[in-house]
Amino acid sequence: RDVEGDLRRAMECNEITLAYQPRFSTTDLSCVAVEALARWTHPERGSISPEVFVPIAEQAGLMPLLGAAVFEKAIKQCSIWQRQGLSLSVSVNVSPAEFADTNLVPRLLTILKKYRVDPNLVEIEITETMAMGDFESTQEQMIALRSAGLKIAIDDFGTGYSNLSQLSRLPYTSMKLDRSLILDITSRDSSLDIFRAVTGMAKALGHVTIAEGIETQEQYDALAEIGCDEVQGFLFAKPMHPDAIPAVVARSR
Ligand code: G
Ligand code: G
Ligand code: MN
Ligand code: NA
Repeated sequence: RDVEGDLRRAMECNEITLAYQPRFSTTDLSCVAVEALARWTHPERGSISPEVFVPIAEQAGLMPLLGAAVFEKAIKQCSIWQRQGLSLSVSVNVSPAEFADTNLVPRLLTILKKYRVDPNLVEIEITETMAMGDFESTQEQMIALRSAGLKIAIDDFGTGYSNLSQLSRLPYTSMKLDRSLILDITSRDSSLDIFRAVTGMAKALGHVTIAEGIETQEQYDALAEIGCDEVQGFLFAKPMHPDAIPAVVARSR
């Protein structure tokens, strides 16, 4: 039986849900943002990773639909938190197929208006590899997002082969340093040096630096000393149900 058909049905039946992973400031460890992560619990196969179903959705041409559903869910949740008095940024991952759609920005704005969510609270994550695709159209799309007030993060930075001079001409607001850059910063001097250099470059360009995949206190201590602005990882919090977020925020402030 085909996963594609299942995915269509799952979207219709609201089987795709979102988990939210908190992100913390290294200044005071307050929770400043959450990343929305799609989850699919298949009735027979159990949990299927977005690493599996996002590419399937892309190939089947379902990504615009899935992406729109994810964005709307995340924004609706953001409006609920807003009403509870939580000012939290929400990050949403956007796939290549979605990012290529020239109607993306107007579509996102319609949803933001519907739920009366401040665009400044919303961050779009696009991968480094994607950002380095068609430079002209990436630049145009990013300019449109920024003029609308949304923030942009370069996700998985350090895994691709960026043209740094091109990258520096894109108007993104933050850089998420990939887990692989953090993995052995406590065991290899060269890894620590690379992490320090990349953080320094991102800061010099005026971007917020975010380290992801922090699993140990030693990793955290090393990158806090380097001056990384924000952290995300299992050491602090795993992706969780949205109802659990207010307690994390309260505990952290
Ligand atoms: O949350 P998890 O580790 O299972 O995510 C695996 C990968 O799937 C990550 O690279 C993440 O960015 C991606 N991903 C999770 N949710 C979404 C989503 O809603 N849209 C897109 N495009 N990618 C997502
Ligand atoms: O590609 P992207 O950065 O969007 O991937 C996000 C995914 O990374 C999430 O689905 C989450 O489950 C996973 N993740 C987040 N923190 C950690 C961590 O500390 N360790 C590991 N192994 N995975 C993590
Ligand atoms: Mn991400
Ligand atoms: Na990432």
